[in-house]
Amino acid sequence: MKSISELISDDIKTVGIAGHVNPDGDCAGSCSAMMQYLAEMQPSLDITLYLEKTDPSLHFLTGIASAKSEPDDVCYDLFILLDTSDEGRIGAAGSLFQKSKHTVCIDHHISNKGFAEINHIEPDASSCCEVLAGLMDENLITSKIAESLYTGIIHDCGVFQYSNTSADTMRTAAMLISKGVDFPRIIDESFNLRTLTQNRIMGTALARTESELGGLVVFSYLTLEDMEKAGANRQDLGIIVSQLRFTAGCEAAVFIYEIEKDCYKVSLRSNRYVDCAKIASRFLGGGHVRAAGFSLEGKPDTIKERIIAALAEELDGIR
Ligand SMILES: [Mn+2]
Repeated sequence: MKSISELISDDIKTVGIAGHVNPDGDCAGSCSAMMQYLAEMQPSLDITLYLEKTDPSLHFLTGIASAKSEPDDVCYDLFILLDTSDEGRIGAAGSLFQKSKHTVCIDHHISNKGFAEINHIEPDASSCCEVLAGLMDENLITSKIAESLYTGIIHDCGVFQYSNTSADTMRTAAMLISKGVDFPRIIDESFNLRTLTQNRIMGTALARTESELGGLVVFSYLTLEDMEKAGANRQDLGIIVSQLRFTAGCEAAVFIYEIEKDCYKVSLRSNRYVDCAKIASRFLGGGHVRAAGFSLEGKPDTIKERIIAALAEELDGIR
């Protein structure tokens, strides 16, 4: 596919759009941008967006706060799935995808095997929003569409920090900025902003940081009691382990938090050497080379010892 306009033949009157379960910034940005772009390109189209509830920080994106979170009993002429790597991850739309006359999937996940009638997958792209921008006629991209695309891109590449950021990503962002995107506000309000509770609970965890194996490993923990005191829940702990990883001299960061009495969820991050997935698999968990997770029972001290022992073997060569 070269252009989104190819999808809208004369027989297409109704279009459903959806993303994946637990929608993130790229998923919400893609859905919002696609919905607006189709309306811009073909105002007579009847377009409906289906998306599970997103974080309120993404509600400024056009159409996201009012997206339907349950499928209707409708048969669409065309159904477009965005940022969704497999059929099992279709969110709020579920059954609608199978029922539709024609289906399209636009994505950037390398694991996407192509389960729709038309599949457009660019595994080298930073985000689904970058893929979409490349399929749009630049003249039809309004500032609101640009805002949605820009938001999706920064969420998937960590505001141009991760290795998936390419020269093309930057060129796309430049084009979107030229459309008048208020990028300092979007970066702060949708990406950097934390609630008071999130900052407080992170403060507790950071103040408790311990240094192990000569500083190569940093460790911290939170108990259920800590979370209760701060009024925090699991969703508030997401970035703590990433912050721990930024400790000078640290190769691996270990953050554990209690999910039920004496049972802890372990998050592991590494900078250059440690294969987190390999360590996680020892404890029946999973993940990627630089980020993985698993669960362990016990008290923080005993859990720490077990993980440090596993990390010590991995780090043997570099100590
Ligand atoms: Mn994505």
